[in-house]
Amino acid sequence: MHPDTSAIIVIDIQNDFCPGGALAVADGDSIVAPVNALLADFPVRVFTQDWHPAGHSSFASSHPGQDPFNVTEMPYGPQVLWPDHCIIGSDGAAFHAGLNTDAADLIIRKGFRPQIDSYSAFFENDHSTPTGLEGYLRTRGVTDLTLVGLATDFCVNFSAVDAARLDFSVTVRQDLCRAIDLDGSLTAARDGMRAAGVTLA
Ligand code: VGL
Ligand code: ZN
Repeated sequence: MHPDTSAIIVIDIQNDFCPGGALAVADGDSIVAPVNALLADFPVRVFTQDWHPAGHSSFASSHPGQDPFNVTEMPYGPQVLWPDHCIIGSDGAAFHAGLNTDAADLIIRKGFRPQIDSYSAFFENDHSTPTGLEGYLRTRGVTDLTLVGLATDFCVNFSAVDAARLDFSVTVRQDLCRAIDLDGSLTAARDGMRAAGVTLA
């Protein structure tokens, strides 16, 4: 068991990010059993859930003439346009059926504001609108985070870098993450996490 100051953050292990899903991450479902096994080692357990209204501004389908995986400019900076995914209440937005969600102390949903995407568990993509997770972790006395989940180069990456900037001690278990890997995004994410002081295990 890790000390009382440790939390595991399980990022977006949802049907749409698993094989057969709308934004499938290769092999995404292979982490479910080992993540379940790891949960018992942590006194604090938080799960995140990508949770978008239909017509969300991060969907290519909301931008005439654009295709999935194009990059567009949003008021808050560049934004990859995604296939429609994780629509509130849909099967795709549900957690993988094998994931032990009963073990979650807190489930934090993100990406529900129509005009702004949210990769990070801490802040939306404007890097300033908070999700509330920082306050939850601090009031529970958490200082050390272990991150697992999907996808390594987007939601795990943004969560890890934000957490390190907030002065949490952060470890990403790469063996318990899987990547989308658009155009070298995995290498860039690894470099960015290392530069932010994240431990890649
Ligand atoms: C994610 C793209 C869009 C993720 C979420 O969980 O990494 N990626 N929404
Ligand atoms: Zn999303």
